[in-house]
Amino acid sequence: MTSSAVFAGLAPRLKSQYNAALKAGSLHFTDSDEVELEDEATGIPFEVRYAPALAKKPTANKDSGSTASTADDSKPVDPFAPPYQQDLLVAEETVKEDDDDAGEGFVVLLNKFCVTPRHFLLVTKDFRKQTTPVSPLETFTAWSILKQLGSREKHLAFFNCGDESGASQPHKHLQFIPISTGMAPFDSYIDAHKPAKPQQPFQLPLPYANFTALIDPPSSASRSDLVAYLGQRFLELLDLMIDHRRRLSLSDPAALGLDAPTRGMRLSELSYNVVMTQQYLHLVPRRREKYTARASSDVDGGGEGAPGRTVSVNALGFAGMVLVKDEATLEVVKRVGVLEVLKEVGLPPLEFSDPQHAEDVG
Ligand code: B4P
Repeated sequence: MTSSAVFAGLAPRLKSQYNAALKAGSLHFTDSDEVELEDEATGIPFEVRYAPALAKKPTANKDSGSTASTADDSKPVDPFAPPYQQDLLVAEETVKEDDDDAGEGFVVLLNKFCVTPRHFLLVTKDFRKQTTPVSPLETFTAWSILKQLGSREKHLAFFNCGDESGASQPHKHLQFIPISTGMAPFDSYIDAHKPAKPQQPFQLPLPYANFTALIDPPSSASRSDLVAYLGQRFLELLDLMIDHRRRLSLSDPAALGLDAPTRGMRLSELSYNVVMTQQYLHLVPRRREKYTARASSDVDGGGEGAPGRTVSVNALGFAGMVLVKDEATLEVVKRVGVLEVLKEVGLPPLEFSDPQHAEDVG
């Protein structure tokens, strides 16, 4: 029978491989200062990472989808395709739902450009598009890794999907970072707003649309039960996002950048972020990738030069962790607050009335 453990022994391998890759110069760790910006209204302890050295990092060309090109510059290079850079390769495994399943190959790679030590990626071995939803087996594999690593140090997984999500690589990958404090910024807020019926997905009272499902599988669940359970939890959030977009496209098409109400949409064209811990899945649909500081409303008195500054937000933003690469942008975020940044890059919520209580949306 298939056991429920995948990528056994990952924690010590991540640690030793990270130290070796850093020493060999195969991996670029960027130092950052962490500024805590607690939101007064919600009490969420947002973290802003200020990493000026990252401003020099080459950015992926969204058309080519890669930070590198082949010698003739005509074909984009997929950094997540084999052969893998051996220093960054931590583990490979074919994960099967059960003994009869052919399974799916996954690779664990260290992030070559990390701001957090031991930031790593779970990559599909065969090319899968980043614009496809996380599959039940992928959700199970990510959750199993979180569970395994969590016995030593809490980790958080995230997924950027779509043009406006902060994603820069088209080859499917989920990312993982350790949470050294043991508490992710949204943990307490989610705990305080969880519904009476834990199986019900819910929306947190926030100024942007968001959907959360708690993860609490029966302890006796087999691997295939877990795959089905986790796949279902993710699908519930995807359903809510699609329904939310459908309703928004009729009531407020401009919020989706549409000129007129429409019923048409392609799943592969939707942008959203997913944050996952061992305890919950949190999905946030996206309107745009960057927040842009405005002159009049955002910058009241002083802040010259700040209008027009942009803050790129990926899934970590919706985990409560925002990255800025220059001081003027850091000042903008301090001034307007992280929630305002997130509100601008998310979609308006449709049901959001009582900020004291989460709304059941299931
Ligand atoms: P994507 O989903 O495509 O995009 P991303 O995480 O937003 O990273 P991006 O590349 O846009 O970098 P950014 O300057 O915004 O993820 C691709 C991942 O693959 C990235 O982690 C990338 O570094 C990694 N990668 C690229 N080429 C690689 C290769 N050859 N081998 C292995 N890995 C490769 O942000 C810079 C970094 O900071 C990113 O890692 C980002 O995830 C991280 N980050 C962002 N916000 C953060 C925060 N608040 N705290 C800590 N880290 C944060």
